[in-house]
Amino acid sequence: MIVAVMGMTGVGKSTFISRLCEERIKIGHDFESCTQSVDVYTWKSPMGLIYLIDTPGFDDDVRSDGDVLSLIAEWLLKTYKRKIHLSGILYLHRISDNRMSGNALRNLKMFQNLCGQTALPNVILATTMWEKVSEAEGVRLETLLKNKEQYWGVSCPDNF
Ligand SMILES: Nc1nc2c(ncn2[C@@H]2O[C@H](COP(=O)(O)OP(=O)(O)OP(=O)(O)O)[C@@H](O)[C@H]2O)c(=O)[nH]1
Ligand SMILES: [Mg+2]
Repeated sequence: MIVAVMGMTGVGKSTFISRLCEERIKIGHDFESCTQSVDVYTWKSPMGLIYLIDTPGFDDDVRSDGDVLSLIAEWLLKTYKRKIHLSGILYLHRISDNRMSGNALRNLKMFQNLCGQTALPNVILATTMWEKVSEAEGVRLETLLKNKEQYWGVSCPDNF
């Protein structure tokens, strides 16, 4: 099973993967975007081996979203030709973000278009950085995300 982890730069994609796979992965603690290439890690999950794909984040400080997308698309095409297919995508978002910036919104829209409606059931939207907000605030922001159509709301299937 292969799952790609995607999202804006700094949301914690590499951190999430490093917690699951007992591998040292470069995490970005400074202002600069960190992950530069598409890398594969193995998680020995209770359900069996799962390959997690770490991807460079969107809204990178140097590269355009188009460049980042090309990198990911190239990798996907290469693996597709080897008959290796993605099982799903995990799209991470910081629950502590108290604004949905224009870039974040454009990125979400691009991501929706990239997946297409038929692939949406294989997409999981998840949030990171819960310890940065109180539980009540986290739940409030999560509800806003889920309910607003432009965000993760009604135009999308339940898990999106
Ligand atoms: N408090 C908190 N910090 C986190 C969490 N996840 C990641 N971080 C921190 O956020 C910063 C960025 O994490 P990364 O895992 O490098 O983020 P990324 O999404 O891989 O970023 P790019 O590689 O630039 O796309 C690091 O300082 C992490 O320690 C979380 O759930 N809670
Ligand atoms: Mg990273």
